[in-house]
Amino acid sequence: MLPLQNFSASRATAADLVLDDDADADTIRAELQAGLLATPAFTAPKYLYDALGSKLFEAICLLPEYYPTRTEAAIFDANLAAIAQAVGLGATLIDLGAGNCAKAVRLFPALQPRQYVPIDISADFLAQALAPIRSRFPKIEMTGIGLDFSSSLDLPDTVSQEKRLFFYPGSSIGNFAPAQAEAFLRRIRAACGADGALLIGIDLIKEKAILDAAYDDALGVTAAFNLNLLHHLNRLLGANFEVRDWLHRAFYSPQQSRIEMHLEARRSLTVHWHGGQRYFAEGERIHTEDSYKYTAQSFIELLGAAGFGAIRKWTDERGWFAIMHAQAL
Ligand code: AVI
Repeated sequence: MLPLQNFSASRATAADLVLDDDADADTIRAELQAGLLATPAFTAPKYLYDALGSKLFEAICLLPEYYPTRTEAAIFDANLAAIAQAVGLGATLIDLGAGNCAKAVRLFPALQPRQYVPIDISADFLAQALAPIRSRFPKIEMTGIGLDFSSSLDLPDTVSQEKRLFFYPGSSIGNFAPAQAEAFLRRIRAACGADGALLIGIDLIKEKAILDAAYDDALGVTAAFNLNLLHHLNRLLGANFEVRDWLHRAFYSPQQSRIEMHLEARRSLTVHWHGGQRYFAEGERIHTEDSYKYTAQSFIELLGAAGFGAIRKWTDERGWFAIMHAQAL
């Protein structure tokens, strides 16, 4: 990891944010090319989050159909005292996939963290979000990190080892397949140290129509979020995807307990990029994201398998979403 040198002072100073330098452009291109040449084609969900993708995801969180953000916030509001008691004051709050940091910042008054460590793959977006938060909470030490934490949780020495609380809200754990989710939870467990814990949001299985609408909203914001991936691929690969040639498809699969998100070719076409090309027949898809849904019990079992215990759980009255606090064993 290197100090990020190229943020202007108005956005963040060099010491304000550390940037993971490991994922070089060749590795990214090789990973993307392998996915695009596979049958069916796929891309990892992290590529949905360029600067515009992060903004579109913020807009998704405001949609009437996208219940997870609102439901999770309501659970926090209704149970803040009990959650603060489970967490304790003065934690090192490590915010995985922090985005605009809003979810963690809402908890600052109740949790009074000693250090705040937001981590996000979209480093530029994170740096912009963090600058005003630093001014608002000058007593909380802050270390922003631009990092693809899905492949590494190696944190810089500036992150305190004491009382680490990994905060992973929004059911982002659902974007991993269950086996990967368990492996990722194990990595968090290892990074917790002796007295660490996890505070996590989980989207629960519910009626298909509600899930379908949440990922295929009437305004088409989720469609824009999915299609924007093509602009990002064009930049990363030097590809010539035409957004108008593709359709957003998202649906809940009860067999797999997951939302599947795809981009579907409207006509037969060939996409070219530096060093490769791929023919897509009309109707052929690129699988861009899964979002797994759990029962509370199945997620408690997953946490147990990953080395967590003393689990506390809070849900809304419809049982649509859960927040869990789990201690590293
Ligand atoms: C970030 N993640 C938890 C979102 C989800 O619900 O799986 C991403 C998303 N994709 C489409 N809508 C929202």
